[in-house]
Amino acid sequence: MNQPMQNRALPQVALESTVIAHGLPYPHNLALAQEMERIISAEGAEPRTIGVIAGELVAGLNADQLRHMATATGIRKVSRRDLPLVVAHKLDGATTVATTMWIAQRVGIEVFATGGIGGVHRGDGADISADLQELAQTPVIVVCAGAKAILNLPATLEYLETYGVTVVGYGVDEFPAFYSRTSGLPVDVRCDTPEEVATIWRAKRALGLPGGLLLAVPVPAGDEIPARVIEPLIAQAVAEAEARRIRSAEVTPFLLTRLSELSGEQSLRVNLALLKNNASVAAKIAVALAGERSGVV
Ligand code: PSU
Ligand code: MN
Repeated sequence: MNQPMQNRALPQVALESTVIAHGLPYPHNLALAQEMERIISAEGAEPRTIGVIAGELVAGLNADQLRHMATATGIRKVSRRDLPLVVAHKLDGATTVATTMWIAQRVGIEVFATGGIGGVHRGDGADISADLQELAQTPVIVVCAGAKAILNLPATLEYLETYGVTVVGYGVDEFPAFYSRTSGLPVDVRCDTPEEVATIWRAKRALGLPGGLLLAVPVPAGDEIPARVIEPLIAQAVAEAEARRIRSAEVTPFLLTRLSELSGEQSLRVNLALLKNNASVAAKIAVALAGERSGVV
């Protein structure tokens, strides 16, 4: 594995590359990727954006590789099943939540900031993101703004419960719905500080329980789109995806792009705002965990 020189003294935060290559349009994607790294550095942690370059797993894309992810066409979206293929064929690949978690734990990173995890889809209930299985297996704290509201949220939370994934609300009692702060669905526990999250993570480790933890952070209040505004647009985008027989890995990018068009880029602005906020929270969690290990906190 290609591991660039890192400052091992700093707490580490993983970032994914699918959101750069497939989740956001250029040039917003590149600016956002760079900004998330800056935010994490400013909190005293080290950003490690993860991806696959010419078949090499890279935990810490350099500036050129980040630009490549944001601009090149034909970068494959790599979920767990795709990893052997891109490595064997020496391809470039953008890692999803699932593969970013997997690579992060291989290099010892415990905290990962993203936008929204994949989940159980609304239209096709058999379309269940590999992100959920990864959360069940791989020991990483995933900081997100909930599951994307384009999904079936109750079914997604049921799935997480079945597979033993603890869902923590950061400063909230309800699971956030990505574009909106509320969903009407409860989280398992509320934490108001990074230290509280670190304490739960430490307990999980001490128990020897496998899998990750989902830290759900609502989009900042000033940035949210109320559910009543976004909901009809989501329903329309999902109906269009079904009518056009969009399938499998194409579904999420299609819905995100369509939603941005339908909302006059309002959904894009929310997406950018919550990603930056999640980077900040993730860095604080990483710092709290590192302090706890060295006995500072
Ligand atoms: N969140 C976003 N934009 C994205 C994604 C998440 O705001 O593009 C990506 C993540 O990489 C996530 C993936 O893992 O979508 C889920 O895809 P699927 O539903 O096909 O598993
Ligand atoms: Mn899917």
